[in-house]
Amino acid sequence: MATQYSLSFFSIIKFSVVAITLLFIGISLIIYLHNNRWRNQKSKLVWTPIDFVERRSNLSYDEFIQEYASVGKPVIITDGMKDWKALKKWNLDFFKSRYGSVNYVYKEDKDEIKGTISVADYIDYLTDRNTNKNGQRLYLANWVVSDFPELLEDYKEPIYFPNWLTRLPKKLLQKYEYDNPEIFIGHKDTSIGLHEDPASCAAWLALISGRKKIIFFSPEQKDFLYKGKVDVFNPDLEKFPLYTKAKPVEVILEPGEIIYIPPRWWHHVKNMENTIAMGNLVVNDLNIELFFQSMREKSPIKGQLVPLIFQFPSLATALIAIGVL
Ligand SMILES: O=C(O)CCC(=O)C(=O)O
Ligand SMILES: [Fe+2]
Repeated sequence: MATQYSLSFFSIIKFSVVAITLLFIGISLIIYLHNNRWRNQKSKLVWTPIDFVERRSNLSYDEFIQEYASVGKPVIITDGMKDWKALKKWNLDFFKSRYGSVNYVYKEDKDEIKGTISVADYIDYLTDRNTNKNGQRLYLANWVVSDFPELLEDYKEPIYFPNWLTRLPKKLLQKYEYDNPEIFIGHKDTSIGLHEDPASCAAWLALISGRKKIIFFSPEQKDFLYKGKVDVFNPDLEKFPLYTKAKPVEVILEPGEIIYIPPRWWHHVKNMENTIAMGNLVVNDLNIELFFQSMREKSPIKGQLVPLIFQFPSLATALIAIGVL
């Protein structure tokens, strides 16, 4: 009896080992084949050096792809917001009266969260000259639009930026801070500092009111920028001598305009006045492989899983639940 029991016990163990091995091989094969599919996508890093940022209107989708996105070149679209209700509706009174009691995180001149503030208090701070005696500059960046679904009615995603991030579950986007678009309400002179957008995402930034100054650097100038530590508005050349080799391109974004930021372009955006803006990160066939590559550099295991998640988004929920993601 005892022998029979131990035999079947060992058979179960053996069966489990075989099953787990087969499952492992199966999953690895799926991941391999799936990743191979993406490798055929056209998404090498390309960029075009520029002396200035062009402004275009009546731009067709094909023209945008040919002249800008596929050659990695920024552009300002001057009529990209013409059907947006937000352009007239989103002002400080609107945000204060509708969302005054909502608490949000604020940043102070860098991309570091410094605390939370209610929207009403922030707008009072923004509009009251006396609150800035001590030179403090608070930035209400990263207000996630889809947290308030009614706001989604006030703008139209521009035709130029099909976005595969929208396929992913909100929970995953939230966890990795890709939950976009975001609203930025900024005091004059605030900024989140020099950076490239995360994981080789492209981005667009739409300005509703105020003006922003943007300083751009193409991707190959990365080594002159000291991981974003150099203040490009007032560079310390003794501390950052390689910055002398950089070729910054400056542009001022006006209300009603949308700027396209290609993957891996470094940028420092400064609010020249109090501003209201909206920005979004973009992943699509032009940069998906760069996106996966950036993910793999951050975490080899997660980097292998991300392509699968784009194909089977509901997998993400299960993987978060078991702590793999
Ligand atoms: O408007 C801004 O402050 C900058 C937005 C930006 O570059 C970003 O969120 O990545
Ligand atoms: Fe950015």
